[in-house]
Amino acid sequence: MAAELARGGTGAAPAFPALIPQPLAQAPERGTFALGPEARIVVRSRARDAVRVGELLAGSLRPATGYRLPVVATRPAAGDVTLALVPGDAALGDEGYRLHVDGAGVTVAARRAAGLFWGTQTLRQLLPAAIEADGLRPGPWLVPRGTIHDRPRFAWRGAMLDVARHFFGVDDVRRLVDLMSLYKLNRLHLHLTDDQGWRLAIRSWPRLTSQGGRTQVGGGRGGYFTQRQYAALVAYAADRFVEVVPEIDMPGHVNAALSSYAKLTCDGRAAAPYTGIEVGFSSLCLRKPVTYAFVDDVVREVAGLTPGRYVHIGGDEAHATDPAEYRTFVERVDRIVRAHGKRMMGWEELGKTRLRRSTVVQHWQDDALAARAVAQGARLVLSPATKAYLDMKYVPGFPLGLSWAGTTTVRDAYGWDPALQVAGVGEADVLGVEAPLWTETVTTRADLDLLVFPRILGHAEVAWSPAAAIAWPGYRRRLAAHGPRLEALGVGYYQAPEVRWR
Ligand code: NGO
Repeated sequence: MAAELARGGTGAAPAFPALIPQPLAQAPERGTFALGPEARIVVRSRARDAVRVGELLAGSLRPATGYRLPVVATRPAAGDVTLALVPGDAALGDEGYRLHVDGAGVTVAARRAAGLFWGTQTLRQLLPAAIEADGLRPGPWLVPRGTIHDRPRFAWRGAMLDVARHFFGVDDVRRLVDLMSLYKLNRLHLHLTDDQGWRLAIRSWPRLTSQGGRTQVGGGRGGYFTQRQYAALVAYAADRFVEVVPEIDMPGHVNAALSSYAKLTCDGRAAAPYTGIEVGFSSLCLRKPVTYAFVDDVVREVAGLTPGRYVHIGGDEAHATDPAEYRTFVERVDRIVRAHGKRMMGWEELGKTRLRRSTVVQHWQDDALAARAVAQGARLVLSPATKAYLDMKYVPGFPLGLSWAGTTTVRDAYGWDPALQVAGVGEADVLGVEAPLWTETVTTRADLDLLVFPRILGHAEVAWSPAAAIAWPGYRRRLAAHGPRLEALGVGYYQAPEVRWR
């Protein structure tokens, strides 16, 4: 199928509207299909996750159209949107889909429900931007005809939110998951703990949140997720094929824990709460047995809340930890994580230790350390600070963000190839891409929007689309066309001048 279709981005007329990420292959045709008031969402499968995709699609189309859009399991008729599971079509992979639009309707076919879901996100983008409005709009709801064949380049297409420096609650995180879905991102890494706050309730160590959850950068009130809230959030994301990856940062970045429990410090005196933005000054006391009981309890509870495969143990910037102790600590934590049924993930500093091949290492600034991890068989998630850190300022003097890794324009955040980023690390060593938002300077949803959007769309395309489809001139035009869509979604994105928004 793919071979019959034009490669994405050839610009042949007729054309599909701006799609981000650019699909693997597309063959637009003349004419449109009009989604009408009698349309149904027909799900050709009894699988629960496929039916759920139908319901999520209906839910996203109902507000603006005002149509009933019943989700049914019968034979499709003219005018319907059909979702079909075709387990035998190996060319689609685990997340790929085929989308076909003709005069009779829309069909999305995929091997798995995840592929159906990504196909329905493409369908949203084929509809006018007003489809994203949360109230009735006049339409018409025209979908251009043609065929799209699509599957991702990388399995890991992530965003990270630091809820420790400033807390962002359930509503903000759900909204981020919703926005990630539209751009086919499938991992949400939550940085749950740091010097300035501990944000996930741990039942066996309650003061971590009752005490350590009450601070944040700048001295505000902080906040935390109860386990019930967190579990609901994880389930909400999983319904949208987004795996939540919890990070408990250790042995550094632990002042919030040390201020909650005096017994965790080497001198037995609780640390003072910290609300500044320095890094690298705190450490768990690695010679105390209670530290390992603590780690075991925390990892056990976190693993119990995690249907996903990974527990992220941080490991970054442990400047206050003895290097030899650091190495034995990480190896011991790896055993704890595995004892609770998960795989260990951590920042590139893990490259200093002896790693198991199943470890996932997150590169952020030191190519040599990341390469050392790869040499041991680990795979990388790439978050190069100079490209992928969503907290870097766009331009000097930008009111939000940091600039220790330089400034990152919308164009910088798009023009990079994960397979060429780290010397000696090729495509097969790269699990994917993740764009982190650290929140030292980020306090409100408006701040978050301004730093995350539109740069995250660039990372989404870098992670999904074939390398050959990555080209700034075409992307710039497609991104500009997404402005009205982001506005309809209520996203206050940065109107970077190099994009020439319409
Ligand atoms: C570093 C540091 C974080 C900061 C961030 C700010 C990593 C992995 N550790 O990235 O604690 O918040 O920079 O950009």
